[in-house]
Amino acid sequence: MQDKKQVVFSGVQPTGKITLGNYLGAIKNWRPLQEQYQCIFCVVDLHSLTVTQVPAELRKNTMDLLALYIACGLDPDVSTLFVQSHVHEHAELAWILDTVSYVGELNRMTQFKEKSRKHADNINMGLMNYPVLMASDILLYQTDLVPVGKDQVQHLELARNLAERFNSRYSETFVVPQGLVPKTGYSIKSLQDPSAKMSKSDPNENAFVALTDSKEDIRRKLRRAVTDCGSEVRFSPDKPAISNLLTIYCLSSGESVEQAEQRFAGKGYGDFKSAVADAVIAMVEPIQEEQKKLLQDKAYLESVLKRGAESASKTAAKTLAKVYRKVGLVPASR
Ligand code: ATP
Ligand code: LTN
Repeated sequence: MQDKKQVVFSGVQPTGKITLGNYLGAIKNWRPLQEQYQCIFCVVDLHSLTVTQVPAELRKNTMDLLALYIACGLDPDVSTLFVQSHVHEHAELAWILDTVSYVGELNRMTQFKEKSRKHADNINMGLMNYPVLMASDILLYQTDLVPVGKDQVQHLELARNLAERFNSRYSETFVVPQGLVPKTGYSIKSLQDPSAKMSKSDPNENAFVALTDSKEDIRRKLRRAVTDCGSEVRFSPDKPAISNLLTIYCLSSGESVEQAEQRFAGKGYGDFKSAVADAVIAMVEPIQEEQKKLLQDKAYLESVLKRGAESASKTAAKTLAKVYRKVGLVPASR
């Protein structure tokens, strides 16, 4: 019998260290989806190449991220876990989608503009094409739902537009995906600048907490986090730095904002920051231990990747063949 579950697809780039922002904004929310949906979680290594990488580090980061997925509760026996470059259809569909993408719409993407500013010496075509490859990831699996952080909503909108454009030009081919953005739509901000998002590519290591940071580093970074005027621990637009720390505290501890505000009423920023550190450490420690264990079992991780790529390839090949047929490419005789 055919599996009728809706398809969920998401991915994270294996660039640098996975931050609290990536975890709280994305990966943590994926685990419960596995009960209800057919989930596909990808390590999007091809996307990482849009900024300069050290090859050996990219290889290491890729395996680290796979282990982290599993340590965070993504279960390779239930979901498909794989590395993007192992399924060649991603790059191939991206080419076809390029031919229905407009330079103007890619040029307007916020992330492209931001990354062009940040990497002014390397504004490569891949950076501009990034959202098309992301659309390809999503559309290849006839994805219904895409859980991503708020910062990816614009890219998802492009994927929807490309699906609709292709469908209307060549007849119904792709499912038009929907975003699954966390209810509160939160974005975790930099610890050094609450107007910027916490980003793993931030050159200032004090701006983010990495999931692999030691207890001491987590305490130090949170102690040094910038704060706002006054001394009250309150969630408010005029207190962006404290609100960000409160968000981190609440998501890490499971407390509501009201509970947390009450708990810290009358206490200073110092006590509060140390409680945030305690909550973060309690959340990440078991994940770190599990990830370490998994990384020692290379054969297991490789077997997960093999299984994942085989399973993903089946669907990907089917979609790509359909797309090639629709656009008028002559099928190869085999
Ligand atoms: P980079 O710094 O290299 O641009 P990134 O930290 O933004 O990377 P991505 O690999 O681009 O990480 O994103 C992985 C997932 O994490 C995405 O779903 C994204 O929405 C989410 N995410 C990233 N940063 C944050 C953040 N600060 N708050 C909430 N979610 C985030
Ligand atoms: N661009 C995404 C990573 C990503 C992705 C995807 C997310 C690449 N392909 C497909 C969801 C679905 C980001 O988070 N920066």
